[in-house]
Amino acid sequence: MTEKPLSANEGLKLHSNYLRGTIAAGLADASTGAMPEADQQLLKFHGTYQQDDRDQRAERRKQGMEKAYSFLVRIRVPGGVVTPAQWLAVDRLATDFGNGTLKLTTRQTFQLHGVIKSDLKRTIAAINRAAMDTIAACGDVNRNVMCHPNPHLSAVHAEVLGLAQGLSDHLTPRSRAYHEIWLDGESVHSSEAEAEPIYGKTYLPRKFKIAIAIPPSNDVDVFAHDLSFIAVVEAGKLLGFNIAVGGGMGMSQGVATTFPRLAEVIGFCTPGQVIDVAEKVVLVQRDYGDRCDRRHARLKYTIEDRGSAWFMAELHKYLGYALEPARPYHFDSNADRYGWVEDDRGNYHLNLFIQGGRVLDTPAYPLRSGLRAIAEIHQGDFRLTANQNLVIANVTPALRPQLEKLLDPFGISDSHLKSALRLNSLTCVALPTCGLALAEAERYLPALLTELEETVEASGLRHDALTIRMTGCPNGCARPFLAEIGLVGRAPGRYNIYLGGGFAGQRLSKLYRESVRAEAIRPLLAPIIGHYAKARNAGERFGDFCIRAGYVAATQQGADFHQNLQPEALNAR
Ligand code: SRM
Ligand code: SF4
Repeated sequence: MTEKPLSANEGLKLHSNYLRGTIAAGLADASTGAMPEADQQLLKFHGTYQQDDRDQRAERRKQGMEKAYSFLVRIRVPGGVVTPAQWLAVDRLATDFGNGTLKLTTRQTFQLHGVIKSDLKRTIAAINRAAMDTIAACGDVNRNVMCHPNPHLSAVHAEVLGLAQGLSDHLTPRSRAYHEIWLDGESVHSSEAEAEPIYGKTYLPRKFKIAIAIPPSNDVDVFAHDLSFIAVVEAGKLLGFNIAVGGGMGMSQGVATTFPRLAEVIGFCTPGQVIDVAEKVVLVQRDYGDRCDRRHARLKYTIEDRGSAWFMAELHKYLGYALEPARPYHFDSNADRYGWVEDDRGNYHLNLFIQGGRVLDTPAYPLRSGLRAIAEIHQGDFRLTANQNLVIANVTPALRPQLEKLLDPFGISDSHLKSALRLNSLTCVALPTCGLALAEAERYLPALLTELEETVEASGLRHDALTIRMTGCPNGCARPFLAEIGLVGRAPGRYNIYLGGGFAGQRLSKLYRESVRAEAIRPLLAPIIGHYAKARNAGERFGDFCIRAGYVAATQQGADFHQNLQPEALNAR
C-alpha cells in the first residue's frame, strides 16, 4: 500500500530552520510588495498574512500592475486584556502603518490591515515595544488563548485569566526566529542550540485553538475550539474545569468530509492540571493529526476518524493519569452583556457594542477618536471580547463621570438604543482584504440588519435577542454555525442560510436554503421571524423554535451537519 504524501507545508516547516525560511531576504527585496510563496506560509507563524486589496484587483490587472499587496498583522492578546497605553500604541500604528482602522477579532485579538512590506518590521517591532507580540497569532501552533473577559461577572475571573495567560506562555513557540527577524535579536547559529520541546520541527498539522469559559456565559463559544475549559465554581471558589475537545467551524464548500463540529466534554481537571492537560492534548494532535490533507488536519477530524474512546485512551496514556468525570454545568448565552455594571469592589465596567469589531472614524460616528480620548485618561484596562466588542473595565467611581462626558458626545455608549438583533450579531472581515472571501460580510451585514430590524420591530421583537452571524465563506471565522441564523457566503451576493443553532452556542445549525440572493434574505426570514413572534412557547428561543416548527432538523454532531441536506426538498417547502 502506498502511503499518502505529506502536504507541501510539512516540508516547508521541516526545512524552515525553525520558521526562518528566507523571510529576512524577502523583506529586503524592494522589487516587489509580495513575499516568496513559501515565506508567505511561514510568515503566518509570525502573526502576519500577505493579502491584496481585492477592490483594486481588476483595475491593476488592466493597468498591468502588481496586485495591491499589503499585510494583515494580528496582535496576540491572551484573554483580551489590554492596557490604555497598549490601546494607544495600536491606535497609533493603525495611522502610521495600517489602513486607519483597528479590527477587534472573534478571538479577542487586534488586527491591523493594510501594512505594506517595507513597514512590516517597524510595525511588529513597535508592537513588541508596547509589550505585546504577534508570534503564533496565526500558523500551525496554538493561537491566541481566549478567556471570558468580564471581571465583574465572576469572583474567580482573575484566577482563570491567569491560567489563560499561563497556557498562552506555555504553548508559545520557542524558536528565536521571531526575535532575530523582527527585533534584531542575536542569530542562533547552531540549530542544536534551539529546540521546540512541545512542537518539534514540523509544529502541528494545523492551527490549534483554546478557550476558557466561566458559566453561565459561553461568550467564548467553547464548542467551537480544539480545546476548551469550562470553569466549575462553587461558593465563589474555582474547583477546576470541565474539558471539551474537538470543536471547529471551518468546512470547504462541497467537500462532505469537512464540516463544523461541536467540541465534546470529556472530563474534569483541577486548576493545577490545566497546563498539563492542554500540553498533552496538543501532543496527541501533534502525533496523530493528519499531515497529508490540510483540509482534514484539525483535531476535530482526528477525533471524528479515530473515535472519542481512542482519543481518551491516548490522552490518558500521555497524561499518565485519568481525568475525573465531567461535572454539571449550564450556559445561558454566547452573547455579550452590554452597558455599565458595578462589581462588588465598587468599580464599573462598560461593555460597548462595536459593529463588526471595526474601530474607525466616520463623520457620523467618530468611534476611534472617542476611544482614543478615553484611553488617554483611563486608569483601568480594556477587554476585547470574543464577540468583537470592547469592555472599558475597572473604571473607578471617581473616573466614571469623566469617562461618560467623553463617551456621550461621541455617541459611543448608546448600545441600549440598538435592536437586540444587532447587539447579537457577528460578522467576519471578508472583502476586500480576505483572500478566501466568496461574498461580502463586514461591509454588508449592517445594511441587512437595518432591513431585518423593520421585521423584528413589526413582529414586536425589538428587545428579543436572536443571534445572527455572517461570514464571507464557509471557513466560519464569525462562528456562524453556532448562531440561530447563520448567513454564509457562497458566491458574490449569494448566501447559504442556516437556522436552528442553539442560543447558548450548544447546538450546530442546519442548512435551510442554499445560495440565496442577498435581496431574497429578508423575504425568506421575515415570515419565520413573524411565525416565531406569534407561535413561540414561553421562553422559547428562535433556534429551538426553528426546529420545533420544522424549518430545519436538529444537527446532532459533526458529520450529521450535512445529513438531510437536500436543497431540492428544502426549496420546495
Ligand atoms: Fe479565520 C482563515 C479572519 C477567527 C476559521 N481567517 C482566515 C484568514 C486569515 C484568511 C486566510 O487564511 O487567508 C482571514 C483573514 C481576513 C482578514 O482580512 O482579516 C481570517 N478569522 C479571521 C478573523 C479576523 C475574523 C473576524 O472578523 O474577527 C478572526 C481572527 C481570529 C484571531 O484573532 O485569531 C478569525 N477563523 C476564526 C474563527 C473563530 C474562532 O477562532 O473562534 C474560526 C472558526 C473556528 C475554527 O478554527 O474552526 C476561523 N479562518 C478559519 C479558517 C477555517 C479553518 C478550518 O479548520 O477549516 C480559515 C481558513 C484556513 O485556515 O485555511 C481562516
Ligand atoms: Fe475570510 Fe471566510 Fe474567514 Fe470570512 S469566514 S474572514 S471570508 S476566511
